[in-house]
Amino acid sequence: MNAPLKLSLFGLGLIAIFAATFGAGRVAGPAPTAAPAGHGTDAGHGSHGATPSTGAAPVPGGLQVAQDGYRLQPLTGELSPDAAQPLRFRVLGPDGAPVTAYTPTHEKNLHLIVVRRDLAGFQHVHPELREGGVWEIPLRAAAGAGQYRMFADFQPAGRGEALTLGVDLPAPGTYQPVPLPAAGRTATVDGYTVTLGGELRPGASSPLTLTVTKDGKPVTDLQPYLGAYGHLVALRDGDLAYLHVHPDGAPGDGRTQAGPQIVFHAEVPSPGAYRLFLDFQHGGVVRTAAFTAVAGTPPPAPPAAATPSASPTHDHGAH
Ligand SMILES: [Cu+2]
Repeated sequence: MNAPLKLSLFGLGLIAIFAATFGAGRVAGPAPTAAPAGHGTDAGHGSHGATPSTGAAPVPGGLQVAQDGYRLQPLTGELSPDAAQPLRFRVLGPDGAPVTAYTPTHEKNLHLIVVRRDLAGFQHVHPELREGGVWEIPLRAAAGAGQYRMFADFQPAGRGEALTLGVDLPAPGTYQPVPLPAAGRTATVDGYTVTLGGELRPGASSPLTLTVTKDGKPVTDLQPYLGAYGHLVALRDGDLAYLHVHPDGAPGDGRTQAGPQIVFHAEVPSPGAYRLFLDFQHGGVVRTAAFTAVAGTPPPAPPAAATPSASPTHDHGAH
């Protein structure tokens, strides 16, 4: 581990963070295209929690329930697939106490993403902070019964960067999983058509352009939502890693137009399928368009005749 060399690239602020680190593989330099340290205040949701790591690829955000001494702790045991019920949780800090002070990112102290583990029923919401560091929001398991993943994307006050923690929550009932939708360039929602341009490239930042039309006409009066004309969350198929997606430009910066195109810079760590969720606001309503996109050359498909009787080495192979 060449930590001293790498740390010199970052400066004292990150040294403190690294000193608090207990996750393996995190003491390291950035990937060549990683955003600079301290980007947390203005980066996209997806940037939070992906931390520099040496040699190997960075650990994407959202895969851990605890990181850098912080822990995401649900106070609600399950979600209801039938009706909105209060979902409560808190974030415990390195001292074990609930975190009550946050630095806003994208105009909110905490962004909550909830999605079923088959990537159905995506929701991006903003809970209220109550006494004692308890976050609360009424929420329904939107895709019905099944196992859900909730991600909290936040920046504790005094910390130089945001992070994303994730935890599973069940919605009891009969789980009817849906296959990942096929990769495609267009998505429709409420009469809007959103077209995806650009390619995901493993290990590199690449531009994605999302173009919004309604009734065949470009939408040129998108409304700012949380400081941007669109917010894009990317989740990796297979483990729901929560990924880098940086908006390009902001409303009012003199160069960013209110549609029909919204430009992002996405960075994904590996080849394979991702589900992209675009939140945009028009006519006072926030809508979500979802796409499946494949980065690079996808992994080989499993053998069609694979059966449970296959060799154990296949079940435990490193792939
Ligand atoms: Cu948010």
